[in-house]
Amino acid sequence: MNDLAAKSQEPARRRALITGISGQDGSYLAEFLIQRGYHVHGIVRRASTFTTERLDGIYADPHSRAVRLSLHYGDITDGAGLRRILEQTAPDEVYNLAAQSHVRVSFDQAEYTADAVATGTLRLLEAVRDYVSSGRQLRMYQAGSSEMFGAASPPQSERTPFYPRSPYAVSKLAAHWYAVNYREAYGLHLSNGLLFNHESPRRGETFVTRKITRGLTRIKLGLQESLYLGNLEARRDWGYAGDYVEAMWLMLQQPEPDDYVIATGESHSVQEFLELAASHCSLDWRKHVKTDPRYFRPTEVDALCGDASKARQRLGWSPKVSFSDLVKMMVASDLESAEQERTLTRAGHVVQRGASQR
Ligand code: NDP
Ligand code: GDR
Repeated sequence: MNDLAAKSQEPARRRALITGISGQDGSYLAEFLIQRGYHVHGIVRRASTFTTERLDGIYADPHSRAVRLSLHYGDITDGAGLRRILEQTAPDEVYNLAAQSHVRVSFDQAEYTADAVATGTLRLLEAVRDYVSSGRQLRMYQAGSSEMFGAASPPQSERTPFYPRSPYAVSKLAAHWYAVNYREAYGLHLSNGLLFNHESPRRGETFVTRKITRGLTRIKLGLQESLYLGNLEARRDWGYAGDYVEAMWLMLQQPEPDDYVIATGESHSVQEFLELAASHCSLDWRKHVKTDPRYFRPTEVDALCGDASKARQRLGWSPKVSFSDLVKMMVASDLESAEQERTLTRAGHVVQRGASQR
């Protein structure tokens, strides 16, 4: 039997479309959905270099019968392209994860952040609105953020008033309200996740957790002398990204759409993360960490700690990986990368590194 004939005999798979599939969450979510039998479609931006490294583990040759992942060029700032992809892929579920997601960068690129995060969501909602108006159905997840709570005192729950403190947070808040409005106006099955910080070995290297684990492991192996950081006092509720993508999916399996806080309910300072990571590397962090004012924000979010009781009760969701296991996992992964880098360096190879350490 050839591939096409075999395909035609398979039961129809559920289809998911993920914007931001090349990011940390997109890669975990794609793996999670493929394991559950979905065919996953993902939108990737055209770039001069490969950006799909995080998908290497699940990428298969598009000509193969076993393919469960299809990638499409698109951009959240290009509404016509989004519409075309929606028509081509006819998804049962859409997960909107695409964003300029760096809070500090959003102060430097405020207009672009608003275009991608706020107006980008609106573009996708408009496409979805037209798509379902012809009788077709889909469910949508919108990636909201604990940054929307900003200056509101912890613990933050679905009932906490929002007080955003950055162009990123204001844009996420606009996206959140667009989603609420489209849900009410057009009866869309659309859920907002209010996700607190979640990390992993795949976390972008300029977010503070990964910057710390990567920096300390390289210092440990003699590849770097110092680590430059900003505010060590800020407190965050850090969970594991692999646990959080399950919550996104659970939201779309409910009969009614709703908004949910997803968090561990435990808060730690940046310094506590640093101390624990340094102890795994047997390093005294005070000897290596330096302050650089570039990494402070014009307005900071001091303390986040989520109350996820609604998600626990209604979705049956709870985090599985603890804070200490998360730090251990990230240090172990970066230690392995640093060892590979040292081996190559000792063999006389020049190892390329990103220019920015923001
Ligand atoms: P990442 O920064 O790792 O990934 C962002 C993704 O969005 C990447 O795939 C990126 O593509 C893509 N993207 C950026 N700009 C555009 C654009 N103009 N058009 C299309 N795609 C674009 O973020 P995370 O995976 O950590 O987060 C996923 C989502 O969840 C984001 O919306 C983030 O704001 C939100 N969020 C994240 C939290 C966290 O702690 N991780 C907590 C709460 C919310 P490329 O690879 O090309 O850059
Ligand atoms: P955050 O994550 O802003 O919470 O947004 P980030 O890791 O960037 O910062 C956390 C805290 O660490 C402090 N900090 C530093 N941050 C960075 N990036 N670099 C540094 O050198 C540094 N030194 C101290 C920050 O001031 C801050 O207080 C993340 C993103 O994933 C968002 O997209 C998401 O919405 C929120 O989490 C929830």
